[in-house]
Amino acid sequence: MLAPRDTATRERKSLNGLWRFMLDAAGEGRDRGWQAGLPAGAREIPVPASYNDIFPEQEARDHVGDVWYETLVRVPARWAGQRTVLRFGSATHRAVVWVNGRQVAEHEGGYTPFEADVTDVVEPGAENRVTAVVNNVLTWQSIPPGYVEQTPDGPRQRYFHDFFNYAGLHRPVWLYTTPAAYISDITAVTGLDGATETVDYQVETAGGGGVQVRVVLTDAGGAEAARATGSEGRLTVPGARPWRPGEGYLYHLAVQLWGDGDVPVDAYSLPVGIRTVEVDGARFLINGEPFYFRGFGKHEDSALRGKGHDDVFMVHDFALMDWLGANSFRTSHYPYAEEVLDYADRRGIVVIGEAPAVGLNMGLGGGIFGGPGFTTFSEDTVNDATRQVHRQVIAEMIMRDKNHPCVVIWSIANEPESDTPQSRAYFEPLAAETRRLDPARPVGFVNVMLAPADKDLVADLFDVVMLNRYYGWYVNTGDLPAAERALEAELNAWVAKLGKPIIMTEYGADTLSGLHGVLAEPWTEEYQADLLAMSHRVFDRIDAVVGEQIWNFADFATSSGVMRVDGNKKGVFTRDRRPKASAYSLRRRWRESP
Ligand code: BDP
Repeated sequence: MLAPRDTATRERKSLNGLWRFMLDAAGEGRDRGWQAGLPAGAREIPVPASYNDIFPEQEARDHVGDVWYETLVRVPARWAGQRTVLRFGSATHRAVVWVNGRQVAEHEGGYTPFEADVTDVVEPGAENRVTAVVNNVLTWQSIPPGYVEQTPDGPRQRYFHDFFNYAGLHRPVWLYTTPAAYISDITAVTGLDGATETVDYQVETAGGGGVQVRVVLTDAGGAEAARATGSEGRLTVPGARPWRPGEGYLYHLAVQLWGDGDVPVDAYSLPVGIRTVEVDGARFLINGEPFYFRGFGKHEDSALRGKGHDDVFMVHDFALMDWLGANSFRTSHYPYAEEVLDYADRRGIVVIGEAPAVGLNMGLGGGIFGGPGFTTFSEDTVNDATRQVHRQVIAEMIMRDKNHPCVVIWSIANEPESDTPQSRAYFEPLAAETRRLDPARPVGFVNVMLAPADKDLVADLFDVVMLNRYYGWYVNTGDLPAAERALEAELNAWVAKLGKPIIMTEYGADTLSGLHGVLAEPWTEEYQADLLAMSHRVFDRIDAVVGEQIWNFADFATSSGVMRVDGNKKGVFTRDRRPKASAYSLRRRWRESP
């Protein structure tokens, strides 16, 4: 799926800004005809943003069910005769969209884009009404899963993941044009043929026959590096300058459709980073060189915006990662806004792209977060229908992100149950399907502490071992010598069992900014720094450990619970991005021994 871009033949119009907004807990908006116009009581709300924290109201924050968004957009008169597309970067967790009262789209899943051809529905030159009903309910058949409990005070959303269920229109909304015959998709896979760099491309077109595809690859300075004709082929780029960690060098693949005329029918330009990724024994190679991941599990999370994409936080977060010497992050626990991956491409930041499959583990529910004891995989809980949705969100993530050089691994789930035959049966086809959809990238899932090497039944299906471990926090709390022994013993067991590269995708400690102790007690800034240093000593002793990504980059919002004080406090930065003491010790480790 192509991101909307302005090109010689295409134009975009942003729909970001203030939209009209209504909560609809009773779900009666459709019957009342709100798709044809919201009632007078509608308020204004910013897009993109989560709606939960905008108004000082419990009702909005804890809302369960539908909300309505509406905006009026004047479609330029010059767009007449063009194909016009309406595109939502995301709608969390599902949406139905109308234009001028006519339904044009329906989409399940809160973290991937969807679009609709609205050429026949919009009136160029006039104001057109765009209406979306967005629903935030999590069920056993949504990804991530959850369930709604009916209480005397109304419905309450329960879920099994440790971040707040923010919802709404989190990402930019666009109207854009294409010509009637257009480029509908491009896939570019870079590699090596002997010592020569290659770009295998495939172009899909729609809306008209008799067109010819021409592609020209140019370097960052605009000089031509290769060209070809035809909808698929291999470009060879001897001596290409690689995309590599820390250096986001990008070529551009200019794709043109030609008819009989002397100007192209359609044109699109795709950034291409030429690089290879490969697992070799227990090493993770980028461009044939061993790569060590330094960085974080992050969240799309900030005050007031919730999960709303925000360029200020994006650029600032990358600058802070750079300040620390981080070279990578994981899009825990869902695909992030496309803008973030575009930026990572340009900055040379390495990304583990994660599907929104988090909380598929009832073993954690009763323990850490409390709650009724469910069975993870059963007809009534995570079942075949859930897996079908899971398959779909993986496919949409790959369709959207396949061309990003920054993405080097697909993570298809975070901490699912993985120590039962049912979990193996669930994941085996998903792992195979992910490889089928993208044979060019290693695939993994993030393993939970409850399923160490001697219990896990799933990790052998994958290329890399990704581990979340809380030695010194949830276990061996406050006892770092014991934590150090246990962590090392467990990692060695993984090395002995699989011999694959190990990336530590989570480790860390909740830390209250400003709390200090002469003796490093849990929750103090000193304890966080000590726990990280302990973990790093262990990682440095084990060759198969090829990455350390701390949980978390910044403090973030969660649902309420006795384990959480105003959210999860495992950030190296506070929610407003002020450093805790550990930031300075990390900076010494990562900047002084890169
Ligand atoms: C892991 C999860 C992560 C949590 C973290 C924690 O992957 O989402 O926030 O632990 O407990 O279970 O802080």
